[in-house]
Amino acid sequence: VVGCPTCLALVMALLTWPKDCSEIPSGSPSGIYLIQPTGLHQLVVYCDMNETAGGWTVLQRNRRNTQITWAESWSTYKYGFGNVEDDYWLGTEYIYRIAKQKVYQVRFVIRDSSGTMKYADYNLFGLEDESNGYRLRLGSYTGTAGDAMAPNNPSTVHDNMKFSTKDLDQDTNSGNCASSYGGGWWYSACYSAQLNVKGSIRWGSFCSGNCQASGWKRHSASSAPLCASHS
Ligand SMILES: [Ca+2]
Repeated sequence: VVGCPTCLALVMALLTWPKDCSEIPSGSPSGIYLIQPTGLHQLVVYCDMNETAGGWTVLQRNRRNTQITWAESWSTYKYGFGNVEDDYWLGTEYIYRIAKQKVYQVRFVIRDSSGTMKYADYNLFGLEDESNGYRLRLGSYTGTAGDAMAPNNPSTVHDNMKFSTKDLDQDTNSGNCASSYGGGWWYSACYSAQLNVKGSIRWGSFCSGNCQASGWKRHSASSAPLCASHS
């Protein structure tokens, strides 16, 4: 390799894992991949490669009849749980670490009980670090499912809220939304959307209690980043 800069570059490229699913070569099949976000160990993720604009990093998936309860602790949410081939939460810390690498968009894709699929895109997506409660920062909404993450209601908004779990109440309610409703989420007091819950997934007025969700994220070179939820 010495004396061969091109060879060295090739070797380094082969030794470097993609930082997110958008760095998986286009045309690759959807499925399980190893990524390595900056400064982090390798992570097993599900990449949805169906989008022509690049791969989506699936952050969360929750089908209605999920095997997991979602009523987990802060540390369990922090490092993730479930099965990337099935229902899962990638991990709040890992979502934060991925999202700080680039500019990302997010897409939440929601399927109601009749199978109708709608989506909500936010043209920016990021979390603050753990010391700031993994506070959610979303850009502006476009989509068909409705803006359930940033409704004009301080009691049910999620954008700009900290993440809360049953053992770490960082919501704006006098009680504990995560204890009352079961799953970790960016609660205010309490929610318009809640995708991390067993059996009663809700997205605004589009569906309540009988829908499915999963979360994807991708980087888009042409615009801002994407994170999304899909079923
Ligand atoms: Ca509270």
